[in-house]
Amino acid sequence: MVEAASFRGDFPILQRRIHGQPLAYLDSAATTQKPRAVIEALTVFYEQHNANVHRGVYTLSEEASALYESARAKVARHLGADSPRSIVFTRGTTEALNLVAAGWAGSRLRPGDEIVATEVEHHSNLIPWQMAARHTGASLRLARLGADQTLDVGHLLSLIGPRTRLVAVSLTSNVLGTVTPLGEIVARAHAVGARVVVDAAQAAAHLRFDVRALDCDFLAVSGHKLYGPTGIGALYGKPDCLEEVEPVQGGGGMIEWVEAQTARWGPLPARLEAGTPSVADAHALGAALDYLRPRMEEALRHEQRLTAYALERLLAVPGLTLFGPKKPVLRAGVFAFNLPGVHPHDAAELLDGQGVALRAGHHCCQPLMRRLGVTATLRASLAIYSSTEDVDRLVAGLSTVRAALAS
Ligand code: 7TS
Repeated sequence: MVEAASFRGDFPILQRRIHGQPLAYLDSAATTQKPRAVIEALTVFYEQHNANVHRGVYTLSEEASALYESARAKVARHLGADSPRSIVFTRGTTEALNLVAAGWAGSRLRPGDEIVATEVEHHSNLIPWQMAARHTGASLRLARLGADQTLDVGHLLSLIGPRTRLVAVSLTSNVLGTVTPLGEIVARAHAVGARVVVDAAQAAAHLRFDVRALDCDFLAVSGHKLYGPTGIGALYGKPDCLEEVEPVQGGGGMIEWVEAQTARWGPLPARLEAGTPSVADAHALGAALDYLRPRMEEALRHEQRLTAYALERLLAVPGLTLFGPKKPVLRAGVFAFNLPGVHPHDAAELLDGQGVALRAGHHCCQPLMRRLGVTATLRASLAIYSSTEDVDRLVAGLSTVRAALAS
């Protein structure tokens, strides 16, 4: 038994009832719920500080600009970046990875160059590299899943060679819950002069890491998986790496001067943030980090205990197939599983009727699904506010699902 998270009361949506039942929200890998502090930050911004940034000399615009830049500094601190100038605000992980693919790979790769990624990746960390490869004539090589249903790191290392220019890998898988050991991968990539892009979408709220210690060149996160709002995320880049990224969007805020036929780009990070940014969302992401950081140690301990508890309970469900490693030390609180003879979508619908919210589908990982020999799975995922009761309600719900649907 794991104590109910003390954080639960901070999340107003968890008071909701669904079909007359209390909500057991188990889809935090898709998006986390928001603490009151984040919801209030959005309201306070629009009620007190709303103006466009970097343009006005009047008080409101100065306040909005200061809040926007303060949020950038908070993201830099959370990721362990040396300077806020290493942080480019984006709409999320997808946009951050596409920015590297179009703005870095798209302008620097040549036929014969190689991009190395993995079969485990979310489509957001696969399709941009397919597009960059198609656009430049480079080729894309994918490291395979090992027999133990974790990434075959040895295979990945063997793919990194003299033609490798870029290695793209996730820190935490959104299906397997595995955490990729990046040390040797980064060292090997750097030894051949390749850049390393890390998809930290699933890691940023649930794992302690530091971009300086990882020594990665780029790293992408989404605010909405970090207890912040949708529509805001970040790309971290080492200064010399960000300098190599060509803007893929031109417009206001990114130039030094403009003539009729030409323009000179302004300094980083604004150069890569053309147009009016999501100022309120950036500010509220800062509020999410203010909320999370002092609670991080306790939250991680809670999630680890609950992960162990959920694993034990799920593995005890008769016939349940759990994908990925079975030991809690190797995994985050993400569990993809199936019940024999039960379509995941039917199960998720029945569980919804009991107030249990979890995802069914391919989780934007079709190559991985193919490798696992399935087209879809159920997936439950945990966060700071998850409780033993949520897990118990899922497990109880799975019994009724088996009784109703198993063939
Ligand atoms: N990378 C990983 C590992 C992810 O899990 C996701 C989203 C993304 C990238 C893309 O993030 P976005 O914020 O830009 O959309 N993952 C999921 C998921 O597992 N279910 O819904 C979204």
